Amino acid sequence: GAITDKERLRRVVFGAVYKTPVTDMHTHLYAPAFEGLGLWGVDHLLTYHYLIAETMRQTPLSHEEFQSLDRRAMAEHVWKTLFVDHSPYSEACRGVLTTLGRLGLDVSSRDLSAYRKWYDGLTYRRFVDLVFSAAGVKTVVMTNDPFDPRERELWLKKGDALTRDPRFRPSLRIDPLLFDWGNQYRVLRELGYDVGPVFSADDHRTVEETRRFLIDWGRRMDALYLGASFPPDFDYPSDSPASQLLDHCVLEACGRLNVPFAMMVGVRRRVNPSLGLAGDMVGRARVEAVERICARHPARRFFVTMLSRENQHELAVLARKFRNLMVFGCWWFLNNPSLVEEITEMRCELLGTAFIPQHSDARVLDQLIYKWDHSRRVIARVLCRKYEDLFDTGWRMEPREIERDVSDLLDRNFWKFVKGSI
Ligand code: REL
Ligand code: ZN
Repeated sequence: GAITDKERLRRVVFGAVYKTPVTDMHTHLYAPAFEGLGLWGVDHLLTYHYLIAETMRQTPLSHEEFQSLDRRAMAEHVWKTLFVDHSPYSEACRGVLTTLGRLGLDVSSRDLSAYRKWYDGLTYRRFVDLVFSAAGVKTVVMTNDPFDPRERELWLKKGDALTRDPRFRPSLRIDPLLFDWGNQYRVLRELGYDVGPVFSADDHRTVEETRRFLIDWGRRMDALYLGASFPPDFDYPSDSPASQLLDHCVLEACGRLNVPFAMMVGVRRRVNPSLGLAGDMVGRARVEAVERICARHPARRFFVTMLSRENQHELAVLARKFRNLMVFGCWWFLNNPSLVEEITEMRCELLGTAFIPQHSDARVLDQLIYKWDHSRRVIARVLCRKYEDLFDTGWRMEPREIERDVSDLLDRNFWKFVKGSI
């Protein structure tokens, strides 16, 4: 029956958020069939690039000295620097501890060698089952990049065998094509696509062949969407290769494949190149560029996330104007409880249940546990406030209505948007 008091309301909301299995629409994880590409274990947890950035602020080692260590020594150095010599309350540090604790390890022991020993008895394949169940995740979307030589070889060699595990679904990532045509056109040529060294919309052969490449690889991977990240100053429409490629090739291919295009906007790559993956920066993006893309391509669907806090309000408002825009996630530097809370609350207020609150961006399998644990807690808190405000109007809800909303947010909105069925 209908919920008649706030105590029960809160229990129903928390229960729904914690038990609804998640579809995690953007990760950097790999199915076991990807032979060694998938990262897992405590040494990889500790050498996540988020933690490397934090370590470099507190250690006398230069980044070169740090990078010359082997994985275990790096992990030990991070552990000593961030966990022993200081308290590990940053979000990335706390994440390691949440993960170990939820795996049943004793966090209070601070015993890195005991944690390593626990992992020694495991295989990746078995660990996948354990992590998916501990994290309450049913499906993750991988980031599959045909411009990465190791990945490309695997796709060419193993094909469908890479897509048989339904828990790991592919997406086709194309940053190199959009932003590094001058080098990457060679990859297309090697794969048998007759493209030229300079991308021009007037060069019909190159345009046709690039489309063919995208369609072939979208099919080969059975990709749920095509996607790329964009710098903050990305403008559209413009003469830039990225803008031209979108109009003439990428969105055409999305149409033929009937899949959305995912835009992750606002990253300035390598502001400190010596830090590698940890050297990327955030910048305020031009929401107008996304506005014009949505307006010009009403038949295409766009998943969009932005990295800068300053863009969040505009982006949520933009989604009210365009039903072909689906806002998703609190990306990377936004994935901290205080920011997830404010962003999620604002999205609830502007968009109701029609957005995707979070993705994990996990790079190490184990991280699914903490990323979803931390996000669920905040999402549940925000939803409690929203349903309590609703309750105060006199509106009464059945538990199944709350469960319906939560499964839209954590799971179904993604699949409906992929299929184009609102
Ligand atoms: O997909 C992306 O472009 C980013 O999420 C990554 O490049 C980034 O390094 C990732 O680890 C952030 O969470
Ligand atoms: Zn990512």
